[in-house]
Amino acid sequence: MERLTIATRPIAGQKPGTSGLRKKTRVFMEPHYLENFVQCVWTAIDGVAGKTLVLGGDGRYFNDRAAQVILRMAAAGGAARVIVGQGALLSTPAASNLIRVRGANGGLIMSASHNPGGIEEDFGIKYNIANGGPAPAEVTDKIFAATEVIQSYDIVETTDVDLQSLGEQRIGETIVEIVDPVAEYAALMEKLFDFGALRAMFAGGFTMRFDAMHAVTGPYAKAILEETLGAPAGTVVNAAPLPDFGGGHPDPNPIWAKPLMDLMMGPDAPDFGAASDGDGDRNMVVGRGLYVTPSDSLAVLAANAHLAPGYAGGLAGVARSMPTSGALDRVAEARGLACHETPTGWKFFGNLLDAGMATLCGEESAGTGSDHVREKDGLWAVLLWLSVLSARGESVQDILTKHWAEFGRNYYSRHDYEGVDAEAAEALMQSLRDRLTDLPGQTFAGLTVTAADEFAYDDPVDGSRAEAQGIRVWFEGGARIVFRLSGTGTVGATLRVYMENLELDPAAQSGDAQEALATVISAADAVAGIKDHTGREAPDVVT
Ligand code: VG1
Ligand code: CO
Repeated sequence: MERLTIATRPIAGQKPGTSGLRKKTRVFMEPHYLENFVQCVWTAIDGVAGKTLVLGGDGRYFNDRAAQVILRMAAAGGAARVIVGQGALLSTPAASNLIRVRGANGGLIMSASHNPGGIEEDFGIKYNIANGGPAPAEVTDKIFAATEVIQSYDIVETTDVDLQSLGEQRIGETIVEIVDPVAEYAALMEKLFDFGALRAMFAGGFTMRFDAMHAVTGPYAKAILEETLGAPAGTVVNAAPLPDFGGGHPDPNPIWAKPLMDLMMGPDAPDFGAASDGDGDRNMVVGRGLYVTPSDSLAVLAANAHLAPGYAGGLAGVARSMPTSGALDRVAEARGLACHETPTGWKFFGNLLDAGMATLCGEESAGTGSDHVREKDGLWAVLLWLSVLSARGESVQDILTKHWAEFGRNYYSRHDYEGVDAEAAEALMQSLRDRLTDLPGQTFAGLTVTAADEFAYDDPVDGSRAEAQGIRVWFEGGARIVFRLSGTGTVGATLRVYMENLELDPAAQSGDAQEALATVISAADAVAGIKDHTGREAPDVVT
């Protein structure tokens, strides 16, 4: 074994986005690309000498090769121990949990989440800190700064670690500990939920389908839902993680999880349907004949979490990302809970969770989680939903209908314009920014603007400030539109347009969201000039 110092040069564009560094897989496979970034992570955290790290990923193409490189670089840096999920697999929430329960200094998660995988698709890597959560801007800024000046990296030359053999191996002085990726996570779930009640529900004939989308949650869902809770074999479909996710987008929404949607809308629908994404932190929830929007799901879970043992003592507070609908706020208000509004991206919840200011948080992008880890958690959300269904003994449809009647329904939709020319997308945002003070009083598609701003967030715990986090426009009657550019894409720009409108009349709460929001959708185009700027007639993805 030889420790080498390899000369390199800065590589442009290694700036972590909403959730780590995401690029085309081929870019990550270019000489020095991965190594440069990993070395800069070590630099940003003052080295890894004597430290314990967690390492795992969602199993996408290049996952195993990247793991070997990272292990050799951890050894070169003098890491004491690296805890690796068997096969270099760990769901994002399981990695977060392992960092916490093992008291690790941090961890690297290899994933591009819901982006497709394969040699022609996407790869990604992100660093999580000792609380188990995504590194905050202070750390990612340091990583990026290091990528701009890097001159060399350290790596040892050695044979591959056997990623399949559980137990300890060594690279020089560094212990590489291969662990069952599911065990610690399953133990945590058992603490939070009444597994006896869930077992009884399945034994009583409750039916569900969980679509793992050929991504990392397959082994977790099989172990917990089928093997532990007794759901019939076949409840979890597409359960084997594949390097290309079977050619699909492992993105749990009605577009990419269409087979599940078709089943749930058809005559043979089970009681409950759910799906998770590439790295297991997102969730989609569907009742028989009814898709639950992530914003509504968050609100329902906030209103009912106390029904699960882990939350029986009530919630300390709740939090949502700014573009997420106000449905959560309505529950918080009714229950006297503090409700925090943060920028998009889970890293902004970390301080609130650490400080005990929020117990439950979520994003409109199918992310829900709690203070049990410091990432959003797909399977956890499914188990919490199952707990609510079991405690209330009602259908998803009944629960939603009653929820809306009590709190109002925030009709909600997000329209994504993908692969837009980056300059055109910037120009659209800049044009809105330039007109912010003029907008109030103007009318678009019959809706009059009452207020407009660009969202900035002052973290109440550490005082850090995040600016330019999306443009918000409010209208008379309460509708809101948010415009922002994605920070997770790998090609061009993705414009996200988030629209919502509150409906308090129960007689008008069972409509279709696109129809209910038709005027707001027209106003979005009118106020931002979406067609003019992007040249697009319609969004690529509507959720
Ligand atoms: C998207 C979502 C955001 C989420 C992020 C990471 O970011 O909008 O809510 O936190 O993905 O999710 P953006 O910048 O593209 O809008 V995941 O499942 O990739 O870890
Ligand atoms: Co994800």
